Amino acid sequence: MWGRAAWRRCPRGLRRGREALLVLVALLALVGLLSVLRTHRGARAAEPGLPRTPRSGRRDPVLPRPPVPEDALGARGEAVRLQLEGEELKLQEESVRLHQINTYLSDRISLHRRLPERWNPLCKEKKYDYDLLPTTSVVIAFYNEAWSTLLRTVYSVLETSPDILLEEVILVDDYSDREHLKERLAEELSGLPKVRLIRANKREGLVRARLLGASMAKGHVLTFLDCHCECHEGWLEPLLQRIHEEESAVVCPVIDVIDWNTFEYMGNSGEPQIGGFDWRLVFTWHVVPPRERVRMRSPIDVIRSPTMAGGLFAVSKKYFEYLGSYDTGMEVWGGENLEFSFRIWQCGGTLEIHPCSHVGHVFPKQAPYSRRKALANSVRAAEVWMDEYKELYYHRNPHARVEPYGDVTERRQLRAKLQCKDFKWFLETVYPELHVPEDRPGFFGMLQNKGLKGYCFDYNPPSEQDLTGHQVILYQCHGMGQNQFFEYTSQNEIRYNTRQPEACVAVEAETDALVVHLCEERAPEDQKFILQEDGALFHVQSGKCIQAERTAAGDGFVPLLRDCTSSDHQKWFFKERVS
Ligand SMILES: [Mn+2]
Repeated sequence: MWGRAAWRRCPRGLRRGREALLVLVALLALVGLLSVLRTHRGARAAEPGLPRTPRSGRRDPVLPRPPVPEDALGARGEAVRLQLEGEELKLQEESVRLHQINTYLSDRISLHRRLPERWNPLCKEKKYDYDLLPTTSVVIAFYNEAWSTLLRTVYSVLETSPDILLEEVILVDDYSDREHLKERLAEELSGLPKVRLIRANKREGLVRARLLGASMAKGHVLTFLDCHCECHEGWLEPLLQRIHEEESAVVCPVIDVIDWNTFEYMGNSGEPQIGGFDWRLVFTWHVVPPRERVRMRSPIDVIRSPTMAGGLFAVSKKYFEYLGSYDTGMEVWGGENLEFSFRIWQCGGTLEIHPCSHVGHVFPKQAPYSRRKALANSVRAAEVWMDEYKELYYHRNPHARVEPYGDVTERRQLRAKLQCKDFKWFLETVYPELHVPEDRPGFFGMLQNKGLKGYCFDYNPPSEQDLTGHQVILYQCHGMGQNQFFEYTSQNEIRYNTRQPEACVAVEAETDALVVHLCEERAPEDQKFILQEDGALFHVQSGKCIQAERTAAGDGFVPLLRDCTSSDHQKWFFKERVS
C-alpha cells in the first residue's frame, strides 16, 4: 500500500544545538525525579487481585459529541468532492500545495464528525474493567499543522476517550510560526478539559518534541498520536488493557487511511497488516503470516509485528523510560520507528497491533518535507542494533557509509546494559519471513558490462506496488546501489533485492528481453543464469547468453538474449563501487 508506505509525520527537525542538549539534560533529570515520585501511584495498578475502590470520574467520553447534521459535509466519514471554480478552486489547490492535504475541504468538515464503525464486530462485545486499566497521557506533537486537522484530532480524542482513562492530552508545539497556532490556538484549547499546550523554544524535531511532551505526562501510559488523526469508537481501551496485562507490550492501533483529498475514512474491519522493512531500511506493510495466525487465539487477539509505522502507539511510561525512550541523536522523523522497533524486540519487549483499536490518519499526498536527514537515523539504527547484518544495508546504500551519524556510544551502552539480544535472533524469531541475502563477495553490487563501458543493469519499476513485470535496461553505472543493485545467488538467480518482496531477473518465453518477476522458494528454470568464469551470463533454459545492445529505437541500451559468442558485449562482472 503506497499511501501507507509513504507515511510521514508532522514536525520537522532542525539542527541540534548545545542549548537543546542542556534543555534535554534538565528534562531528563525532571523525568527521573517525577518517575521516582510517581512510583507509589504506579504500584497499585501493577498488582491485580488487590481490592480497590472505583476511581472517581466517568466511563463516558471526556466530552460528549455535539450533534452533527446528517447532511453535513463528510458527516459520517464519507468522501467529499467540492464542485469549485474560480477563486475557491484556487484556494483549495493552494491548501494542498501548502500542507499536501486538502485543508480547504477539511476546514468545511465538522470537527466533531462521527466515523462509521469499522472494527471487527467482536470488538464491540469486549468488556473492560475500567477501574483496573491504567490512565494515559495522549501526546501530540505538531509543527505548522493546519487548524482543522489539528483541532479535529484533539476533539476526536476527547470525544472518544473514557474520562476515567484519559489523564490529559498534551499538545507539543515544535516552534510553529503560523499565526493560527499562536494566541488563537491557546485560547481555543484553554476552554477544553484536560488539554495542555506546551511550546518548544526552538525547533526540536519530532523526536525531541515528543520527549518534551512525555516528560510532563502524568498518566501511566504514554499514547503518541500524530496531529491529523481521528479516533474510532473504542480505540483507547484495547491499548490500555494490553499494557495492563503486559507492561512490556508496546501496542499500536490499526492505522486507517483518511484520504488527503476527500477526507473519506477508509477503515475496514478486516485483518490489519503488520510492519516489516526491506534492506534499504524502508518500512513496509505485510499480511499477517500463518505462524502468527496460529499463535493468535481469536481474530481480535493482538498481532505481533516486527516493526511499527512510528506515529501512533501506546507504551507504559515506566517501560518507555527503561527502554531508553527515544534516541535523541536523531534529528528528524524517519528511521526512528525501525530503531525503536528493533530495540523493543531485542531488549525483551513485544510490539503488537491491536485489531480492536482503530485510528484514522490523513496520509499526505506526498512528504511535505525532505527525507534527506532521515538517512542518519537509519545509519544509527544499523550501527547500534544490526550487528554484521548492517553490511547488507550498506551494500544497497553505499552512500550511507559516508553519512555523518553522530555518536552512538551511549546507545550501544544502553544495549549492553539491558542485555539485549542480537539481530540474528530478531531475524530468526521475530521476522523469519524476511529473506536474508547471501551477498557473497564479488557477487553483488552493480552488474557491469565489459564491452559497453560504464553501463550497468538497471531496473526502475514505476512504483513500489508495481514492482514486477518490467524490462531490465542498461544505464550508466552510478554506484548509488538502489535500482542498480543486483545479487547473484548460489541458486543461480540474479536478484533485484533492495526491496520487499524480493524480485528476480527472468526471461519470458518466446522473447529475448530480461524482465523482473517475484523470486520463488526454488528458482524456476526461466530465472536461472550461470555466471561463468570468463564473465559470460548463460541462461540455462534457452541456452543463450546475455548481450549488451542498443535498443531498436536507438535511444538507449538493454541486455538481450543472444547466441553465445566470445564478444566483450557478452561479458559481465559485479562491482561494488564506481571507482
Ligand atoms: Mn502524519
